[in-house]
Amino acid sequence: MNTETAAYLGLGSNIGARESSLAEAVRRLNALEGVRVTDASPLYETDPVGYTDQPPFLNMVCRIVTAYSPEALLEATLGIERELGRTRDVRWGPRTIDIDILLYGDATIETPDLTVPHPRLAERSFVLVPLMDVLREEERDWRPGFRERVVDGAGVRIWNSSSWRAAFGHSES
Ligand code: X6L
Ligand code: MG
Ligand code: MG
Repeated sequence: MNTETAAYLGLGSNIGARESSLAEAVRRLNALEGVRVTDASPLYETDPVGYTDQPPFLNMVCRIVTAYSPEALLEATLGIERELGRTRDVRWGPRTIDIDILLYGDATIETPDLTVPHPRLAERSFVLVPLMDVLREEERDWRPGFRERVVDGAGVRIWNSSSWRAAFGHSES
């Protein structure tokens, strides 16, 4: 019986040491006994959306394989956000780290605490562009049409980081 589910997480940071916060979040996700990080996208620097008077973000997406239920995964991601100093002052405001569950297998979830697929996923280039870097061919049919929805990628720029490539990138060849 398959008790593990592939899921995609969107991560963002726009205060403090953004790249370190993202790297530490990925490290802590992978350190959870119920989570294995299988792929991490490159980093993108992105213009803030929603509340625009804040610094630019670094955004990325990772693919995980997890034994956790969606609810347990949400608890785990909120715990890592708290450990990395996430506070919730201004709605849509600046944060050291944000971890969103974008996709959890082919599941559709609507509870008071959790909506999957993520409600803003399909409209946000800062999520779609890195998602397209890691979304597996065989998992595309979970939610058809994502690739077509990347219209322009405006406000999303690759963030060239040799340390990120060294830690999470594919080897050059
Ligand atoms: C109208 C109303 C238009 C609301 C947009 C968009 C609200 C996005 C919230 C919106 C609206 C959000 C990030 C961000 C945020 C991020 C970048 C959100 C939550 N998170 N901008 N803005 N990256 N670039 O991770 O996504 S706040
Ligand atoms: Mg978010
Ligand atoms: Mg969030």
